Amino acid sequence: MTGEWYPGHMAKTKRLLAERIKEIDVVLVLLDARAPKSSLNSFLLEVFESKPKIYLLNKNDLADSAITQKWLDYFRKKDDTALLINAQKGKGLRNLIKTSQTLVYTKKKRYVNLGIKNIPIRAGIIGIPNVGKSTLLNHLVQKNVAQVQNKPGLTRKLLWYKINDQFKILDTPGMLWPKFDSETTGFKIALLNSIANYIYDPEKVVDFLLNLLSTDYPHVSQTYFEGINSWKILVENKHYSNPEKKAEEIISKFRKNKYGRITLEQPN
Ligand SMILES: Nc1nc2c(ncn2[C@@H]2O[C@H](COP(=O)(O)OP(=O)(O)OP(=O)(O)O)[C@@H](O)[C@H]2O)c(=O)[nH]1
Ligand SMILES: [Mg+2]
Repeated sequence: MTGEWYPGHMAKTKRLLAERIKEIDVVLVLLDARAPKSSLNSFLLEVFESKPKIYLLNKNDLADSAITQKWLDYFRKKDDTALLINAQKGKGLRNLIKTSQTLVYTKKKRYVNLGIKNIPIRAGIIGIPNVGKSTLLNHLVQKNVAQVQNKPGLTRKLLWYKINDQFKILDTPGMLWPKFDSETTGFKIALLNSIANYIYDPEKVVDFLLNLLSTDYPHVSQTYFEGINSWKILVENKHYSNPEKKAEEIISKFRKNKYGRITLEQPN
């Protein structure tokens, strides 16, 4: 799971974005609140080094709110702009537009000083597959213009959408990077449903999850998995006849928050 799977369309997206960088005033970096660090595509961010950025912690309805607060503090301590949103319910979006305007107008002070007001803002959304880019866009446009599904790799084109006279948004295909820095990053991305399911081994992903639950969420581990932190032992104890299928079921339940609001990583 650490290489050889980086699809061609992702490399192409990076190239296209680099070509269109001049069209973008502010970058909305969409992150999954359950794993803000692992869902941050530093490989793609290289393209936007010089641009103002807003880190958006999305799907916060699924994450552990106490840890989400720690993540917000983490970004703000680094002087990064970070906001909490729920793209599905459209929460936090007014603040997002206001913050984008403030960031861009600060940069375009020259124009503002010249009396040129209402400079339209062009925001580009980036994020890993399935993180909620198109959902966010649909909410902002207030129409279902972009296709949404709980499946990675749905959007394939870079398209501009007009929110109003002051705000335009570029939807982009979800992107991952050529090589995960560690196996655990891959497991987290798999749990977030941001990678096609033929790429990962569900049993290894669940083994990772059991281990995490037993240390970070012992009550959940106890309630659902008898406090067992290893997939191999759980399979032996429970005599699962089809462990692979069972592992897929557990992953699917995790994604539906059947084990409660669980965050996969904390800031260090
Ligand atoms: N619970 C929850 N689900 C969300 C939220 N935002 C988006 N989703 C769901 O996440 C899934 C993926 O959303 P999309 O908007 O298609 O994601 P995308 O980033 O455009 O995905 P690609 O085009 O594949 O890169 C959909 O099932 C959405 O309903 C949120 O804030 N909370
Ligand atoms: Mg999309």
